[in-house]
Amino acid sequence: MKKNNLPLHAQDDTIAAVSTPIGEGGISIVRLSGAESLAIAERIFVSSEGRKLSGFATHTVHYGKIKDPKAAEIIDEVLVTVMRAPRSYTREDVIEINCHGGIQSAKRTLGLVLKSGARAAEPGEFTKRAFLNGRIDLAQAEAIIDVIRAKTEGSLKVAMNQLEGELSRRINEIRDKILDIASEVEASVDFPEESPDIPEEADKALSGIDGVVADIERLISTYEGGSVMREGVLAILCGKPNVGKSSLMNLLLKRDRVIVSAIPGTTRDAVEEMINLGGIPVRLVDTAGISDTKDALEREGIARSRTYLAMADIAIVVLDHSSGIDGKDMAIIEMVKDKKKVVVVNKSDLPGRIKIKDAERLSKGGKVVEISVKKRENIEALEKEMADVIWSGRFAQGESAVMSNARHKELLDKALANMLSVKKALRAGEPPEILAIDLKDAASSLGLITGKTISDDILDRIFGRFCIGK
Ligand SMILES: Nc1nc2c(ncn2[C@@H]2O[C@H](COP(=O)(O)OP(=O)(O)OP(=O)(O)O)[C@@H](O)[C@H]2O)c(=O)[nH]1
Ligand SMILES: [Mg+2]
Repeated sequence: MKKNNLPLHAQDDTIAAVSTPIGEGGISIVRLSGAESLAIAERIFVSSEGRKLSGFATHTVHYGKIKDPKAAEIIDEVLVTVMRAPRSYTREDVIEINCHGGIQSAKRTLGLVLKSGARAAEPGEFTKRAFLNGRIDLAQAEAIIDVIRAKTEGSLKVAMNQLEGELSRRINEIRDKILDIASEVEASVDFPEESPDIPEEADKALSGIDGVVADIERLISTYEGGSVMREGVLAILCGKPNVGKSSLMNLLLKRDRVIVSAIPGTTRDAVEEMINLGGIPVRLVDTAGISDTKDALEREGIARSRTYLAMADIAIVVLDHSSGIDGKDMAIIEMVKDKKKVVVVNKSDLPGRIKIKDAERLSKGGKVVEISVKKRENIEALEKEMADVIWSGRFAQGESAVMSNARHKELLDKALANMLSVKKALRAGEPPEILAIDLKDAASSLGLITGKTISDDILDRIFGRFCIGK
């Protein structure tokens, strides 16, 4: 473990990368960060005003050309932004060169920058510097990946809450409380003769510990909802062949993604697509209709349906109004009996054989929605029902910070276990030294969330998931 005020890596070099996606576009940005940024850019930039980059004020933009100093060849016409330390993304001197979009210009400009003294940045290295230079903490740095990868407006909101530092503030508050308790406990180790009234001390410590346990539990309770927004949920369309699963998939996706036909056994492979269900990212999977067919291909498809069903967060069981409920439907419902589910009675436009009551009995009290994909009837009600089922039991009350990251959850679980063990030890009259161990462990787990305590491998794991140029 190291304290984060000590840089883990030499940061005295200047790094550079193309920070926009590689491909054709309006602009491509080559970004530099480090003490030599201005000097390096100056070697290849010819300002239209005939002035040197190093003379420009911070946060100004300048028009000019990128020129290969050796070949005297003009590479591109560009805009260069100067951002001097510490008011920049990394807190170092940053230069951003806006090239014309496309691969060649940005690539050649980057090549010149590297030849002129910069080093190619590793994935996430700009953000890592922002962290190592103390502009953001570790939880905020992780939120930046979440912002980039946000799948829906809901995911973005959770990521921004974390980037704004809401989670870090709560974590630091709780950590401070633990450190306070630890120092009180330690004081009673150092000066036992000065605190003869142990029971009163213990009482005070106990109520402090209870407060911390409640704080941690409240934060953990936000994880279910937070992780739904961050990771999305897996929703599986399942049912007998020909009930209209693929038709419903296309309708929910709002495009013709999968083949629909009147022939039972049309879908052979599981097909997964992302939909935005009122802000919730949902991975929706169309599966092969489940039957006892002899067809080898169809059987392989059905095996995949079962695999997906086992992983499902929510099952959408589709029934066919025109064909009624039979033993096959019952067998499918049995397969998903422990899952959150919505039962859909499709083809309500056809003369029907299914009574809603029967479908409800089949689903054992689960919600039943009657729809017609063909007539596009009641689809909004189905979407609302799916969202309600996904959310059920996941709402956390009275906490403004939201936790969405599995790494944070694991560390909070550890801290909680430590605090519960402190409580037990205190009640059992264990000596303060024993209590102090768990208290320190709890504080250090929380420190690992925000990066107050860090290790190289954690940093590599976190920043290695970024793209190059971020
Ligand atoms: N009348 C009516 N027909 C529908 C409706 N929804 C789907 N169908 C028809 O039902 C047939 C089967 O639809 P699919 O979506 O291919 O059914 P599936 O459940 O994916 O079938 P498999 O892939 O074989 O398991 C097609 O002919 C659809 O046009 C509906 O709401 N009303
Ligand atoms: Mg199908």
